[in-house]
Amino acid sequence: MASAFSATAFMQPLFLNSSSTSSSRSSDRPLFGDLSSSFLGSTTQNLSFSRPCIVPSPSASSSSSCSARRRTVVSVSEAVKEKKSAANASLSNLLVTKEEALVLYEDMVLGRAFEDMCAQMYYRGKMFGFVHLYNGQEAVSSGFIKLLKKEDSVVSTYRDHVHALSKGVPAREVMSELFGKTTGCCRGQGGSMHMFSKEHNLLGGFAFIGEGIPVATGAAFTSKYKREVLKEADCDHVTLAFFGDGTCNNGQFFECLNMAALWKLPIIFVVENNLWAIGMSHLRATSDPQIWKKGPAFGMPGVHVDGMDVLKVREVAKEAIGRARRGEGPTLVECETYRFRGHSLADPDELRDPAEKAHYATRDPITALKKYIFENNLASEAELKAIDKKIDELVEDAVEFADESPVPARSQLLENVFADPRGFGIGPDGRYRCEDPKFTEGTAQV
Ligand SMILES: Cc1ncc(C[n+]2csc(CCOP(=O)(O)OP(=O)(O)O)c2C)c(N)n1
Ligand SMILES: [Mg+2]
Repeated sequence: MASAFSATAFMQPLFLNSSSTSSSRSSDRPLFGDLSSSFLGSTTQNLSFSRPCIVPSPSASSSSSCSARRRTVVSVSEAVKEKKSAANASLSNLLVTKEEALVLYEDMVLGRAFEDMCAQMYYRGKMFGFVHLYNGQEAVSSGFIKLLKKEDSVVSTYRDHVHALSKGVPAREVMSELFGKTTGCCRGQGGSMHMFSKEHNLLGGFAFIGEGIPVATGAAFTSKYKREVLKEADCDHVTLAFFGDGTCNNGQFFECLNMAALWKLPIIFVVENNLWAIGMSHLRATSDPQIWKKGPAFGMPGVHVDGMDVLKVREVAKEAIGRARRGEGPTLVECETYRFRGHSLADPDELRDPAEKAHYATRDPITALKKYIFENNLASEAELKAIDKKIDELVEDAVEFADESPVPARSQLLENVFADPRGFGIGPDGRYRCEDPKFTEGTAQV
């Protein structure tokens, strides 16, 4: 997709009003190989073309001209501006307090440093299987997850380490899991793509794309069931489902949007649109690249946000999480982001245009937040450096901890694999078959 990335690709306005019927539809443009697509909206002024708008729901006022439209947040940049001007009228025009800014900064730096360390450890042979890093996408994880309560749930994909960290799973446990050690959050049995923590309501990383979306929908259904059927009035738990652009072409995505809208579930579908699904450009793989539009099609708000800007993500997340908590139903949020590394650590990353990569490198979300912090005198350079140092030490400690931790016993091999391991897992002598040294002979080394 080298030529899809050109200066002119950003020149056209991107109309985000989902209720418009003709001019913004992708059918007006070539569907395939549209090299001058205006899709990459967040990289330019494009978002400012859309009108600030929270369109009323059909039920709210069926007579107004707007009433035929669904309640749809259509412009994130405008939403943020509105918020700013409202705040202007009060004491501060800032989107975050100093404390909030530092929480976001620390979480993003943790995500970045952790992943950089993973790359080192992977190439040193400390990790096995595929490892997918999150560099570049930190604003999405931090912008959303740092607003959650512990009881709220998160469902991730195979690119899950940083979601786990943002949700509060200790770095030691995530690193140990990656090393396949017993001290990992899944006792070493899950590895990179299957982070899980009951304590932190991290309901899993999922290796099959789209696999986590129904799980998240089920978790959201549980919250609603508890509140409305079991009469647990204070159960206002929210679920976030994170997944990629490529996954939005899977059936499970559509099925779950339908159920979530139908039952008004407290869920936010967070699409991390990093423009690529392994080596397949999003623009070539989907009939309408504006994923957020699929929300209104199912009767829920669809929002498109600059996923390289943690403060914008946070504003959108606040609104969507608030809606879900109040029982107003689901939201689909498309965060336009970019991954700074290959698809996985096994990917030489030769397909993406170097100019595209260089462009997004200038939009590093951590650098952007730093700039905002300094411009608004929220913290000094020394304060941020102290956070960087603390995180470096924490990540070093996580590696040492993981390295020194024991590997699981062979007897753990079949635990939690079968509901009843007798027959396959346990031999006639009552012992786990996997304890027999010959169990893995001729197959993988365990
Ligand atoms: C059901 C299923 N089909 C195919 C794959 C192979 N696969 C692994 S990652 C991937 C691309 C997913 O891209 P996207 O959803 O954009 O996520 P990203 O990797 O960009 O975060 C595919 C097709 C899979 N894991 N699961
Ligand atoms: Mg992708």
